[in-house]
Amino acid sequence: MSDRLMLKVGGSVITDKSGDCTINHQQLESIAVSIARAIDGELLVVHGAGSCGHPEAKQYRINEGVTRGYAEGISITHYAVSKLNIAVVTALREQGIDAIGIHPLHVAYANDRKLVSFEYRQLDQMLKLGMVPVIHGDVVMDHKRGSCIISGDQIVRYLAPLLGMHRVGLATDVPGVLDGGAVVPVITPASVPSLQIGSSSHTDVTGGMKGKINELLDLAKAGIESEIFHVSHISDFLFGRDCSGTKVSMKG
Ligand code: IP8
Repeated sequence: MSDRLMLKVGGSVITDKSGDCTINHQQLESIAVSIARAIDGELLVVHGAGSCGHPEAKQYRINEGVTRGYAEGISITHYAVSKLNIAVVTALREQGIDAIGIHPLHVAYANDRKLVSFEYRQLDQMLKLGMVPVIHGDVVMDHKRGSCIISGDQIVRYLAPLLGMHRVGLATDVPGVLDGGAVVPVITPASVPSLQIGSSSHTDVTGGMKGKINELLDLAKAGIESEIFHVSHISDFLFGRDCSGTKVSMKG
């Protein structure tokens, strides 16, 4: 691995989504070991919230907007996902990786649930220094709604072009995008309307697999192909090998 890579790890991979902020430390350790063995060039990690943030975001209806007097859900949700971020950073650092947590609430701004700014110059410098920034889906302040939830997938879509990522991979708890039980090898803007994509039974305020695909199609339109694969293929992604997953691309 010698390129500049972005790896998104789904919240359902590193937490038990049926529990209340139940962090899967064993999975985190195994991911950190895979990364430590493969790391060579520059790597930025993004992770989702799973059961550390989605239940809180739902309970306080953050995505419906926040008004004065009803803002406590912002800090409660941010605290929940920050706990998970600390666990991810700790697992990576225990394997000798110079990981550092970056919180979107501090550096990003949204309008009507869409990111309109994200300070990325410090991320660029960190990557050049061999550090591994670890960013997460978060609650951020929103011009129209007061506040909103920004998914890790939206962060991937926003930052990957700005940081000139060479490859983008998304590790999930499924082998790829499933249609009728089989992995769809490639998704393009033309093929997506004919797909039957299931939805998750767990609390997910940011749109699950459908939300992910929409962000990745936008990323493909911006010139960056991505791949969704099972978490067991993280090493393959980092080494540039086949991940047997779903590529999201402009062409099939
Ligand atoms: O798990 C959601 O991020 P995602 C972030 O990537 C929060 O959708 C705080 C619910």
